[in-house]
Amino acid sequence: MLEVDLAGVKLRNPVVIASGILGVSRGLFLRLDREGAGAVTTKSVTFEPRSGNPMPNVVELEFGLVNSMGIPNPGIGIMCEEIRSAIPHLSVPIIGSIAPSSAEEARTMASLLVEAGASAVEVNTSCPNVSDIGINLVNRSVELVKAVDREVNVPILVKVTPHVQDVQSFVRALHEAGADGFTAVNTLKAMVIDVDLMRPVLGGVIGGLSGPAVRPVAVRFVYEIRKTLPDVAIIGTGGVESWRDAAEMIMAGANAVGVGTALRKGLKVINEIVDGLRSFLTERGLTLDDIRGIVP
Ligand code: RRO
Repeated sequence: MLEVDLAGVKLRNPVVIASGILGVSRGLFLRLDREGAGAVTTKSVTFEPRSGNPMPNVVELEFGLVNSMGIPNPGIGIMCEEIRSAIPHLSVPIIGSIAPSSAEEARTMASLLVEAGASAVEVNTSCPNVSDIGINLVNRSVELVKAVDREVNVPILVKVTPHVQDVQSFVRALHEAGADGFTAVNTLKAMVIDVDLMRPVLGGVIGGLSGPAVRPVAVRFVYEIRKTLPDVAIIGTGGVESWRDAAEMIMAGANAVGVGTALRKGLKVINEIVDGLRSFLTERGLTLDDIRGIVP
């Protein structure tokens, strides 16, 4: 009863592991499969390996996390090796997330990920922590999506920044460029200051806020996308920590929900959300289709 069709990719349930919070390894993909995730998104990968920003790169606040990671990752080659070696043992689909610095890189990385076994590609045009490949608004995002669309025939999702004024025009332009769906949203640009030291807490100075504080922003963004594009795929991501949060995203219009920051408390949250959603729907005699986008 919880199966989801995400732009043609079949998920056993709507709980998608969001990009970035966990590491990058074959073992981790296998673990998340065993824990019952509906899909697993990789850490956003760059063409070359990156070590990321100076430490500290994460700070925990009472309402979420602020990170200034700076896309630390092993590069496309190792990412593809990890995916390729995991795929024969996995029943969960992998969404390969890319943070390209050019259309050429986007094309190459998307094609390598699909060849390695990824079921969909997420184009991350919204990392707040790197100036060169960070938040790309409409023109640049359109260029990257077009490049990927010419190269692969799996669904293309775009991870969008909440720092968009006109959501309607933004998502329409990306959809026309070839995006089959959206991961909404990435982190909100943020900053934390140590008052005793009179210095920024994070090594990268400015970072991205995730967790419960951003949930209403993400819910609003999902709602705006759904009202604009009734049939597009949406992974509602931002502060989902319980089945009620997941239900809220789905009622705003999401097909699936991303879980990231909540994983800091352990992987059991995956099952809690899945079980909670199932009970809620069973008790009311409803399906996911019945509640998706139900709010007027
Ligand atoms: O690695 C990061 O700094 C990072 C990425 Br790629 C992203 O998409 N969002 C974020 O908050 N941090």
